[in-house]
Amino acid sequence: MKITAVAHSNIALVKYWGKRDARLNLPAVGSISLTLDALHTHTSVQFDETFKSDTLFLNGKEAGEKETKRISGFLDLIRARSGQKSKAQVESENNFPTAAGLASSASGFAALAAAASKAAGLSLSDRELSVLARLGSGSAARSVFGGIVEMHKGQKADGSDSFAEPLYPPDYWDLRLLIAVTSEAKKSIGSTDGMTLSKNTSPYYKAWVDSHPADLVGMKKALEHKDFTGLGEISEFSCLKMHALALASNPGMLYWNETTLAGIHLLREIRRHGTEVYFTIDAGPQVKAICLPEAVNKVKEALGSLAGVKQVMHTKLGPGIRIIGEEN
Ligand code: 2P0
Repeated sequence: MKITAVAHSNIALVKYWGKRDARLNLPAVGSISLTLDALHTHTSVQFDETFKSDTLFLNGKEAGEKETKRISGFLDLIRARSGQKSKAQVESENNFPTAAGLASSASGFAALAAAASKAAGLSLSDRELSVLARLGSGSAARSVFGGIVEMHKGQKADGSDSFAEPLYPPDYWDLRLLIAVTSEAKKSIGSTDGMTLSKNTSPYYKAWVDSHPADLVGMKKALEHKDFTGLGEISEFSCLKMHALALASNPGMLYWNETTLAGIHLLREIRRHGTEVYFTIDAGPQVKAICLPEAVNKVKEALGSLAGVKQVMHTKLGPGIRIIGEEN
């Protein structure tokens, strides 16, 4: 059977950075994210006994050794669990730039977990899929669900309590994200390596982990009361704290370019003039503006006219993973 699944990307308002166990990919902190309607990955998986090795086609091109190895290691987990012995062919398409801080590993591993587990004959619950997706990429555990999602760091050594859960469905609150793409280049240091470096070298790492639970509590309160100011202020705080942690690693990691910085100033300037908009930035140079529907046109136009911005994507909250194709 060839199974096709779709998963949407997500952006964290309260960020994940750091692992309590690198081997099982267990996060050191929880996180809260928005699943995005406009950014998605379609992934097809087929196991066949005639295949000699696992292959990965990413956006129509055969992927390199490093990417294929990561996927193959993930498929090994599914083979061990299902008894499926064959190698697989994986085809994955993103409708947005890959590996540039737009959470392609989030939608990618969520779609892969759903398609590959079903193709191998497993029938997993969403929670089991979230645990499985986490083993591929921490943020992928969140993309299993739509709307507003919380990832639990969990306490257990085996990671069985480290999964995401939906907090609110996509229609709970009409939040909008505008994503200003400032570079489509691959980032110089991936999140996994960046997190290890921060844990091993940054004097701020303990402070990040210790101060993190208060951000989760504050964000949940803001969400419950639809307090947009609270949501925005905590988002910027968590984002800047994460980047301060990355900057204070050794060697320091600076994910921003000059347009990223100009974007931050621009959004704060718009806010000073009375339109509520907040920013968040991931492990890449893109600026993500969070606003309400009435501010979309103004923010989109302002970001679009900033020198260095290549495109501005607009998205609402989107759904969780779905199986969209089953062929023999
Ligand atoms: C987040 N990021 O919460 C944070 C903010 C990037 C910056 O989750 O090592 O690709 O595969 O678990 O999931 C990106 O990290 O890292 C991420 P791994 P992942 O969205």
